[in-house]
Parts: sequence; C-alpha cells; structure tokens
Amino acid sequence: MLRPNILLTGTPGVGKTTLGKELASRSGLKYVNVGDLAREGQLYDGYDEEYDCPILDEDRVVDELESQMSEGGVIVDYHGCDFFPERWFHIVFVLNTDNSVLYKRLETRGYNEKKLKDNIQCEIFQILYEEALASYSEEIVHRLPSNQPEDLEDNINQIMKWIEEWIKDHSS
Ligand code: DAT
Repeated sequence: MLRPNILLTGTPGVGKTTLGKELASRSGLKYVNVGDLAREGQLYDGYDEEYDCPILDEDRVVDELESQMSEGGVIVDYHGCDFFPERWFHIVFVLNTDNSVLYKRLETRGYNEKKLKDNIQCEIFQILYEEALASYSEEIVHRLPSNQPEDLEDNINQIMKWIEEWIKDHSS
C-alpha cells in the first residue's frame, strides 16, 4: 500500500519531535529524527566552532534515507529542509511558536545566550518557512501554530485526516 512522506520543519523547540512521534504512533507511519540519525551514524562533516556543534554531512544523510523515502510512509523531522530532494515529500509542515513561549522552551533546554538569540531570530524572521517555500512547491507547504497543547491536538487531527485522504486517493 502506498503511504505519504511528511516533512516537519521549523526552528528548534517549536514541537516537531512531539508532533512527529505522536503522529507516527497514531498513523503507523515511521518517524525519523534527522538529528538523531546523524548522531547515531556520525553523519558529520567537520565541526562548527562558532555554534559549538558538528556540521551535518547532508549528502550522507540523503543517501542514508533514500531507500526508505522511496518506499513511502516516513515522517521526517529536521530544522532545515533545503538539502532534501524535493521529490521525497508529499506535504511539508512548518511549525511556528510565539517568541515568548519559544524563549521559555529553549531556556529550559539550557541553550546559551547566543544560541537562544539566534534561534529566536530564526523564528522571528520565519527562516524555515522561507526555506520551505524556496525548496518545495508552495501548494504543499503549510504553517501550523504550536504554542499550547490544544494546538498539538488540532495539528494531529488535521494531519491524520490528510493522511487518510491521501491513502484513500492513492489506493486502487
Ligand atoms: P523540536 O523537536 O521542534 O525541537 P520538541 O518537540 O522537542 O521541539 O518540543 C520542545 C518542547 O516544547 C518540549 O518540552 C515539548 C513542548 N511542546 C511541544 N509542542 C507543544 C505544544 N503544542 N504545546 C505545549 N508544549 C509543547
């Protein structure tokens, strides 16, 4: 049976992991966290001294995911999206969180001052939404609010409906 691939993107802390895992458990689709995948496979290409983090080896990440993406039924979670092949995704969701809410979430994670500031700016300037629009067809890119538990529930219900429709339309 054919199943869709879904991309969840947005600034760190907006709730991609929370939504992705819940969606996977309710829909039976597979959840892939690209950050975890890179850590497990050491899919890195150097180290960024300024941001104090390893640099993702995007080509190796794409190679690693290619076969499961061609099969379908994968929910991908990453705070970036311009290096994934456009053909992979049937729909793209960019999660958005109000600055004050996001600030508290990132503070709880223990981010340093610079990382906090950079991520809040990333959200203010809608960097990931712009990146998604530049990388995928406009019609498949959707923004979702992700501030409170009610938003999570609404987003899950909305995406579950979309998945069911997609599967129905592609079976036969
Ligand atoms: P991300 O994967 O985008 O970095 P996350 O899923 O780890 O984000 O969520 C960051 C924190 O915010 C985490 O403590 C769970 C919380 N959270 C996520 N979505 C939420 C929502 N809709 N309402 C309230 N809290 C939420």
